[in-house]
This record gives sequence, C-alpha cells and structure tokens, in this order.
Amino acid sequence: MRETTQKNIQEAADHFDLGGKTVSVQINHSGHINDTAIVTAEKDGFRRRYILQRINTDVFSRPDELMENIVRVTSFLKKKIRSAGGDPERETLTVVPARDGAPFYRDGEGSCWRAYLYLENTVCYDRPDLPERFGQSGAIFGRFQRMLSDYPAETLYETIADFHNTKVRYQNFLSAVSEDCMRRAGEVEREIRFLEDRRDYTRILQETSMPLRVLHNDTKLSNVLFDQKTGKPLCVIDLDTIMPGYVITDFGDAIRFGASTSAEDERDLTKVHFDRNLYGLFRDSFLQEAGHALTDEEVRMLPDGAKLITYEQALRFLTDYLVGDVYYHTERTGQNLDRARTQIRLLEEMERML
Ligand code: GN1
Ligand code: MG
Repeated sequence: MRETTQKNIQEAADHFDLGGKTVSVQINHSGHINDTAIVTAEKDGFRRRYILQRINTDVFSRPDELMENIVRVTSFLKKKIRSAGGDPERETLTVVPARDGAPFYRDGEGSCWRAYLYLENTVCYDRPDLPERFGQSGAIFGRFQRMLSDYPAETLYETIADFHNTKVRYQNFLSAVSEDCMRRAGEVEREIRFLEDRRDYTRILQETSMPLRVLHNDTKLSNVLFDQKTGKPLCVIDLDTIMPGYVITDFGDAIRFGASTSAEDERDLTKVHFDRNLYGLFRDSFLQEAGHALTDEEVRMLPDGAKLITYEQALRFLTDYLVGDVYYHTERTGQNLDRARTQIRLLEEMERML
C-alpha cells in the first residue's frame, strides 16, 4: 500500500461533508491493517472531529461490500439502541457518507476512504487497567451478540474469505514453511512443530452444528470505547470484519487478547501468562448479556473457542513472519515472530487450565 500523507488525507477529507473546513489532521498509528487519521472540521467557531480511514484494499478486496455490511448492521443496532432508550450516536459507530451519498470515497489512485463520527470523551485500553475493565468488555461484546441475535447473519457479505477457516490457515502455514522464501524456518523449528502437533484444532469448526451468527471478528479489548465520565463500556468499534460465523470465535479472540498478562508482541516470554481470573470475569459478563441468546452447545464450546483462536492467531503470525511480514504492520524485524510466540505460550497455558 502506498504511504498515507497529510496531503492525501486532506484531499480525501474534502470529499466528505464534515460540516466545515478541515483545520487539522492527526495520523494515528494503532491499527494493524487500515490507516487512520483524526480530522477536525470547523464552522463558525464550532469544531467537530471525525475518524477518516483508508481501507486496506490488499486485505479487503471489496470495500463496497464491507461498507454495506457496516451500514446495515449499524443501522439495525441504532434502531435497537433507540428503542432501549440509549444514544444511537454514541453506542454504535455512525458512518458519514461521502458527498455523493456513497458510504465511501475512492480517490484517483484507487484508495478507498471512509469517515465516522469521532466519539468524544471516550478511552480505549490495550490492556485492562483493572481486571473489571476486561469483564466490562465481555458485557458489551455479549450485548453486541444479543442485539444482533435476530439479524439474518447469512445475508452479510464475507469481507475476507475463509477468515476463520482454520484448515485454510493451516494450509497457508504449511506452504509458507515449505517455501521458506525468507529462509526463516530454520530458526523457528520448535514453533513449527508445536503448531503441526496441534493440527486437530482445525477440525473444531468443521464438525459443528452451532448456528451462524453476526460476528465482529476482532473482539479485542482495544476495540471497545469506554465512556470517560461514567467509566462504562460504550461502543464496539472496528466493524470491518463483521460477517457470518460462530460465536465461540468472537469469544475466543477476546480471551486470547485480553486474558493475557502481556502485550501481544511481548518479547520476554516470562511475562506472558494466561490469566484464568480474567477469563472468568469476561465469560461471566459475556454470558450475562448474551447467555439467553446462545445455545447449550455454544456455551459449552466457549473454552474451545479460546484455544482455537489462539492457535489460529499463532498460525497467522508465524505464517506472516515466514513469508516476510507482508500482512500485519510491523515496526521491527521479528515482531510477528514475537507475536506468534506469545500466542503459543498462551495456548500452552490454556490447554492446562481450560
Ligand atoms: C488485525 O488491524 P487490527 O489490529 O484491527 C486482524 C485481526 C487480528 C489482529 C491481531 C482484518 O486486526 O484478525 O486478530 O490484527 N485483522 C484482520 O491483533 O486481519
Ligand atoms: Mg481489526
């Protein structure tokens, strides 16, 4: 992807009706996939902020379908939030259409941009500052499931084909190992063997009768905005991977990220542990909100979801390391390997504790 500069952000911003003149553009570096900026527009002394993002079309080949999913799901959520007496502009994202009315803008070079209202007075956490914080994120992801439990999941587009097809992820991993185009496989033999020994995880979702649901597919704690004043979880963000799937993977993804005692790319593995207490806090509040909407099989399979997704994420990070760090943004060599290693460490502990 070409680099995102102030100039092309500014140019893209001009194609959205931001209710005034753009007065500042601040690039944000937190995501692994898209490029994000906060744009401030001003009119008559009144300022409003927006999130402007360039959608990574190497990853999301159909930005039109992706945005259609988001518009449909957020509109559905807004109705539910409104009828429950909530604030539909703060409790879910609001897409700001381009000037031509489309939900995104394609620039002259083929880059796709979209805008959201920026949610003021909110905070997000990469890691829980308090254990309860993680429990709260369980509640909001559980609510997300409950509110969408009567949405026809099968009508959504698959924004990334085979996203949680662990079998395909495993095949890609094996190809990366055998091609070894960066000559890196030799130094990670232990990790490769660990993942090969556990290939049975790839069968979990192949043999299931669980129903298809609307999944978020990136249920990291850092994808929840908390209200700064009340401290309560307010809004689930990063809706790019909304698509049909099985609820245990959304649960599992939240666990692998949030029930860890370290950052996802921690280099010192002695700091990386699976925190059973955090797991329990998340599960309890998730089930409190979503429990009635879930089947017995789904509830019973939640621990498998945690292991499965941690396994799959280890495969994905190690594959990317082996092919030369082409998918995930990296800031240093070896970062994807460090990420893969933290996942392996977590999985080892989950296998003992869950
Ligand atoms: C990616 O860009 P970000 O951080 O929202 C990835 C997720 C991974 C995650 C690992 C579309 O999400 O699937 O779980 O990194 N998103 C995509 O942190 O591949
Ligand atoms: Mg994401």
